[in-house]
Amino acid sequence: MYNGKARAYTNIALIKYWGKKDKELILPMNNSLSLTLDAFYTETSVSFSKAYTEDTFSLDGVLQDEKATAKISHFLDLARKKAGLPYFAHVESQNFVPTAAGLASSASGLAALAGACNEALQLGLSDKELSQLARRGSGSACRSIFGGFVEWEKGYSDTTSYAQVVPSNHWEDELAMIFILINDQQKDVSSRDGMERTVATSDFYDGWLDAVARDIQTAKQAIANKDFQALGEVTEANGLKMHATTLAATPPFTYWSPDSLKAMNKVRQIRQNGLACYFTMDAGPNVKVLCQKKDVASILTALQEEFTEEQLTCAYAGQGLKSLEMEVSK
Ligand code: 2P0
Repeated sequence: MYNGKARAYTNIALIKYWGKKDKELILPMNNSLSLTLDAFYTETSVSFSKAYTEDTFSLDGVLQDEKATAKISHFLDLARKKAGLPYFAHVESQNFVPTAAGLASSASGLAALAGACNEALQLGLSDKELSQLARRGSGSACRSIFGGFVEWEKGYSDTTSYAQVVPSNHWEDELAMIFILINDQQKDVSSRDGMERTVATSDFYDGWLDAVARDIQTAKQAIANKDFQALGEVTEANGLKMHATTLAATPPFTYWSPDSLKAMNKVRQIRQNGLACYFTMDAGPNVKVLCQKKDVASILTALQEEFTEEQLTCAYAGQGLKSLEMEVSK
């Protein structure tokens, strides 16, 4: 029996990953830049054993179906190949999220699995190699290997595409991100399908690629200067540009719901009233608000004029991948 366990925190992109140039290797079309957060994380344990006759995957105590298990199996194959070990595995993941509001993240999940495999199979991977491996499970997972501000260098091959820390002199410790949880009944377009459709069909995609290269530089300069307004402005603008590409896809789609718009308007209004805060959105209706720690209480009070307390969760900068002791061993 080969056992390993790890914890990884989720990350939210300030400059988004949107589009792949290689689906199998998960090489992205553009660099992205994120903030790792403390409020949402995944703990995953893995056991490889000669006695197992198939891979099994349990999430939050529930054994997963064939489709979800196949994605994990595909990832396990990469780890097995690295180790030269042919055994099947059992994977157990626990997502730690404050509410059941659809925030389960493939970023923290696959980063934790990469860490657990590294432990179990004693692969001895460096952080850079862990980032490359996590990327093969889910693109954004390569950023969750690290804490604080992280940039994913798009690279051009398996070994040149990985994330690394953006030097910040601990500035992230002064920042916060408030999640506005918005439930809607709309049918989802997964981020995987959404980005593929956008790359293939959106008339705005070339414009996105031009813009994102500039936005990355602006964001890194803002971090170097600890310039919150500059970082907030480029975060909000970049998110809007990503979402604009979906409207020009065929068939067109959007992740926005009426309440997402309500949240975005509220953030603008709070800002006009003198509190610095900026929104971003990912492949779903929830709105995330980048702000400074010192303003969190006032911004939460203002958001409560439109949203319930249960809909609001505050996160701060989180750490990178952590190995954990495994209790069970046979
Ligand atoms: C991001 N997203 O940068 C962007 C912004 C969603 C919108 O990374 O296909 O789950 O597994 O590589 O990493 C979500 O995409 O996609 C994502 P795959 P992933 O955070």
